[in-house]
Amino acid sequence: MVRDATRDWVKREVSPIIEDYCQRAEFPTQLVNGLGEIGAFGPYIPAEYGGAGLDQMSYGLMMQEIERGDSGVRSTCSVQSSLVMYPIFAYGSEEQRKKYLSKLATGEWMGCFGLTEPDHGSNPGGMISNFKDIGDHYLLNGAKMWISNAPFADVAVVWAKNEEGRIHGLIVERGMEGFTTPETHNKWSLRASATGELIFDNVKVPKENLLPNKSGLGAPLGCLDSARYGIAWGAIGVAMDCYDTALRYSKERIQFGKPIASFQLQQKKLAEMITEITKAQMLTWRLGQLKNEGRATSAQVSMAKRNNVDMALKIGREARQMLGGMGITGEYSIMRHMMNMESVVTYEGTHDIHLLITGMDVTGIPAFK
Ligand code: TGC
Ligand code: FAD
Repeated sequence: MVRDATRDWVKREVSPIIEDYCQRAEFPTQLVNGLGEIGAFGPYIPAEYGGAGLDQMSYGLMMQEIERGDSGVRSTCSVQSSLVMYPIFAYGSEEQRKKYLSKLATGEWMGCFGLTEPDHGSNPGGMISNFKDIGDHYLLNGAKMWISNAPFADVAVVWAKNEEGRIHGLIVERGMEGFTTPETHNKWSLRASATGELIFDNVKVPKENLLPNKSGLGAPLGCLDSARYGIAWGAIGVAMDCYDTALRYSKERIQFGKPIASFQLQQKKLAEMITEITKAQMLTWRLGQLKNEGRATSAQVSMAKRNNVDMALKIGREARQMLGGMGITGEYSIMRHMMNMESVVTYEGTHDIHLLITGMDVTGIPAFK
């Protein structure tokens, strides 16, 4: 039911408009209320805090269907759910949960997540953003880069070091003096998602805005586990849309007097695509079961994110070729998906970082440094 309801909503609200917004490099803000109504903001956050109270399988299926529409729209849901609502729910005080979660669930407030810095992407532990205890408040300084939703976010969950060098999460609100969010322009990828910087110039953050219940690099990485899980499902949505488009086109397009679907080389492509999609579905389905039981490991999530995004990138490329010249136009969704996946393969841990996480898992030896 969750899958079909989300699919219907995406077909109705996202598919007809998304190419235009992507071409104009604009986030379709009119989708926010509807995403809140279908429960795409905080699907697994308990209903008492405004979330949809669903399980992890439902969360995954929602991300699959939303990303089938567009990765940028799924990004907004991932950030809001797993990178803003989740840390407030899991590491926040009861007052913070009550103040922020229900407004984030409806989309009345939108959030962003500031971990990456200009000089610290794959290595967030080296971050230099910092805060000092000034008695009745904290003073926050630093800069974050490549932040989804930053240009319009009302609240930012920001990771910074205290005077002892320990990483903590702080909730920074738009309007705080010294806090600005310049937009990043000229992206060839994820164009329907707004990306920006977070600049903190002596921002006074009230002490009650510190997330009290977890600190250290494991705190932001714990949020990433949840978002990476959603991406593993989302990538399947992209692959399914590319496959469906190529299958339909190949049965209609006539060359040498026959539909191109009747040539063995084209059938090989389609057969391999559906095989890879099915394998990726099995991976996320089992991972969803393990997550529901609280038994999924970070390394398992990494494996699924890396495998499924790579699978979608490859299927996008093959599917685009099956459409010949038509494949490069905005008449079809494939090229947009392919370009989006270039961000998805980089953010939330690059393809190679996830390979190293799997390498560390099997050998016990970290090869990052
Ligand atoms: P390392 O020493 O291995 O670990 C530090 C502490 O963190 C713990 N930990 C985790 N905890 C929870 N979940 C995970 N996945 C964890 N991975 C590690 C670890 O146990 C340790 O805890 P403790 O208690 O011993 O201190 O850390 P390291 O500095 O060697 O780095 C490891 C590495 C490279 C794997 C990590 O830094 C990493 O994952 N880098 C990639 C960075 C990344 O993914 N950035 C994403 C930014 S957000 C984003 O891209 C949003 S896009 C949103 C959208 O639009 O959808
Ligand atoms: P780098 O870390 O400089 O990596 C460059 C290359 O070096 C990569 O190929 C990488 O795999 C490789 N590399 C790095 N270290 C190693 C190593 N030890 N061994 C082998 N190879 C290595 N971040 C946020 O905090 N919040 C967001 O909302 C957010 N949204 C994003 C949206 C978009 C559209 C994009 C593109 C990025 C976003 N990011 C966000 C940032 C994203 O997480 C980083 O871009 C990503 O973690 C990689 O960091 P980097 O770009 O600095 O690349």
